[in-house]
Amino acid sequence: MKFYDCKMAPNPRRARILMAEKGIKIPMIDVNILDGENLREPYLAINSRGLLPTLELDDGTRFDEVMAICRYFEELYPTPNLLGRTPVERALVESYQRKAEFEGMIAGSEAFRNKHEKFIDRSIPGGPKHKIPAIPGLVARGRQTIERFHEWLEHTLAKTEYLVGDSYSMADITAQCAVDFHKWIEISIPAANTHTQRWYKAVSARPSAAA
Ligand SMILES: N[C@@H](CCC(=O)N[C@@H](CS)C(=O)NCC(=O)O)C(=O)O
Repeated sequence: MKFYDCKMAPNPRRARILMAEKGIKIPMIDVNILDGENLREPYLAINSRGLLPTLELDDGTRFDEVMAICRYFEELYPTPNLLGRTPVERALVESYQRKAEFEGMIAGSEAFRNKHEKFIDRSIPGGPKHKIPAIPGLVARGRQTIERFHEWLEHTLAKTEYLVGDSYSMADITAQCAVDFHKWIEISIPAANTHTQRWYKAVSARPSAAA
């Protein structure tokens, strides 16, 4: 297997953390998004949308999307469980993971890409043929959505140690990657959000956080 990665980007990191938690070691090929290496050959022959990450299996099958890659690894390497052990846990991980993805990761991307000079005609990730110009108004919308994300994190973490009960899961991974990504746009956990601060300290102390 091979993992097409971009060390600096937040979405590939979600999969790298899950791999680190499970002790999965496979070759990693770094593709530089900032320089647009993902929007040219030879990477377009690997992923025609120019997106990262992509997983390539030994038989040549390839797929992208972090959650597809993580589900595949969870089935191959079920321990430690990161996607939920019971029907209820699986539903909660899915629900919370999606909130962290939409209101944390995607809102961060909206606030970052619509402002950064390198993404002036790349406001949506990938898409080599369709240049989508930045819309400056989306920066404020992204930042407002992140405020909502923090309200939800604090509310949830006031009741449980991790997002889903007492065990670390994919929901935490996506949320922690979003919080770290927000540093790029100078947004941090509000000082009053003590439950989120406690959680962030714990997830960041895990060896997988270095992935
Ligand atoms: N929904 C995709 C999102 C992937 C994505 O947006 N990846 C970013 C890196 S964080 C990317 O490929 N960016 C390419 C670009 O900016 O051109 C997933 O979950 O894998």
